[in-house]
Amino acid sequence: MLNEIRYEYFESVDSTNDRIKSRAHEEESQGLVISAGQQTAGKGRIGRKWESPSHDSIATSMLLRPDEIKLEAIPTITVVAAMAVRDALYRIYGLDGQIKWPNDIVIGGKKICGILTEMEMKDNKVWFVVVGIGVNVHNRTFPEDIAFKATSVDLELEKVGGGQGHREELTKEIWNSFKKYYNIFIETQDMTGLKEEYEKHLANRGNRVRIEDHENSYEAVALGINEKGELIVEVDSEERIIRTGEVSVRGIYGYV
Ligand code: BT5
Repeated sequence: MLNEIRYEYFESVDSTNDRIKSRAHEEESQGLVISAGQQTAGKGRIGRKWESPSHDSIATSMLLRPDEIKLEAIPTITVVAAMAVRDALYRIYGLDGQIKWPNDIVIGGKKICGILTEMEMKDNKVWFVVVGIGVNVHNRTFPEDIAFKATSVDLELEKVGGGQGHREELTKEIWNSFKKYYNIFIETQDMTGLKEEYEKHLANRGNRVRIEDHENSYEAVALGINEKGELIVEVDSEERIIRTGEVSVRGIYGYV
């Protein structure tokens, strides 16, 4: 169970995930959240870069020490965190984001949030897990290579009549929401209690997507998720399970 959440804030760090890892090595207990105004080395998955420019966005990470967790349940934590961000954006701002499985939240076809879950093992067991969340809040412009596919809370609020995001308020709402979903997840260590709600917000459900891994690229129809939080797609009338890892799932029309 995740109970108490403790917040620390720094003006600038390399990566909030890496700050949490060092604290985990110093035996810090579960529930610590480190957020930063700016990251100088924000990380995406598989060595990609995450842009978190000065005080425009949220960069926040939490330390988890799940008891006796199965290794195969770790990627599901990303899926749970995505639900929390979607829920927080909806509750505070009425922004109706969709979850682009496994780790993005998109609004109007553009990415507003990315999630990176990392873990370390000790004595053949999961030692700790870090859940890192990046949300674009006040950003009005983006580097050229992502400008076509990125958006922010302020840009989306502008389209529906105005308003501004608030980083601290949103960060706290995200982690409170995460606590709610995580405690449901951890009881069964899977998506049994969350699958139905998750699927309502799954981007591209029932639509054609392109699955790309390091060897193959093929079209499929996204059907939903299974109890493990893996994506179920249909290819040539057969169901196939897509696990998290080095796959990209794209809509065939545009980025989402
Ligand atoms: C992610 O990876 O989306 C995971 C991002 C996790 C960031 C958080 S911030 C707090 C914590 N500390 C860290 O160091 N990381 C975590 P991935 O699915 O691999 O997507 C990365 C790709 O998203 C990049 O290659 C760009 O194309 C795009 N991208 C980078 N910055 C972006 C931004 N600010 N908004 C939208 N897209 C972005």
